[in-house]
Amino acid sequence: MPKTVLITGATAGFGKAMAQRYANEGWNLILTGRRAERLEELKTGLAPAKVHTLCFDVRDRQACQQAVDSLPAEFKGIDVLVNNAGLALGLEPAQSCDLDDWDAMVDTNIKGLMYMTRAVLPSMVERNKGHIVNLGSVAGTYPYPGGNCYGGTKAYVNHFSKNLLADLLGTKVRVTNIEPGLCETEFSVVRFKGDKKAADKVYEGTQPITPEDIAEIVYWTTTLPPHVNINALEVMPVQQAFSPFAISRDK
Ligand code: NDP
Ligand code: 8X3
Repeated sequence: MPKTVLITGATAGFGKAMAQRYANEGWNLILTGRRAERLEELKTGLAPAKVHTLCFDVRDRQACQQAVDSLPAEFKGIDVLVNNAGLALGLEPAQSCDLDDWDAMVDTNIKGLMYMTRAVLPSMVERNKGHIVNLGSVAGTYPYPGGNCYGGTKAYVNHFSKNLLADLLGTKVRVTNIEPGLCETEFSVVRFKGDKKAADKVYEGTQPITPEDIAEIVYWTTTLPPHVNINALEVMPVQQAFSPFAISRDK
């Protein structure tokens, strides 16, 4: 019987690459995001994989629950939930940042992840199997100028993941926090609010991690023998040491 993975934020970056990775292995896919046309494109592109798409904003608590409740019978038994949807907005110091950006990061990276977890977890516990993979970040461990709220949200993801493990002790449900460093996706274009030049500069002269690298790692953590749990996994390009400001660039 094919397994089922639900990936939030599958319309770009890591989520899209993960969708392809799981599809290659014959998994059924539940893919979410806010951009309906991208979800449709994905569904077509991933054929013949069985794909169910859900277009909603993870900041909307009711929409998260409704999305999970609305799943057709063949997609209901979720084996893996990847809480991937997330973003950074801005790189200004705390004293002059835009508070709306902070709200959006907290609502997406923290609250959206909480809502999805809470909606999916009861069925995993009831079936005594399942795996929740959260997308944290090295920013949750290593501070950097302008990381402020983004780093804070990812520190939350780290600690929430470990606390989930504490609650789930005695069940076979697994929890993993993946903590990537510099990866080239739409992440920086979003952070710099559409300024592609500023975004490209982040990756200039260096070889960042690719979305496919992360997809491979996530897939691996979820296909290890069921008695093994990767609690957390930090991954950076060889040309990075901790923060996005500690990057070695080719001359
Ligand atoms: P992308 O910007 O390429 O993709 C982000 C995805 O999240 C998109 O599919 C987007 O879909 C979705 N998303 C964002 N906000 C919402 C929302 N409110 N509701 C639903 N979906 C949403 O970024 P990445 O792939 O790089 O990022 C994925 C995760 O990895 C994030 O949590 C990020 O913080 C984390 N990360 C990224 C790193 C990097 O350097 N790239 C490093 C470390 C961690 P749509 O716009 O269609 O809603
Ligand atoms: C994104 C990685 O180091 O740019 O989570 O904050 S970093």
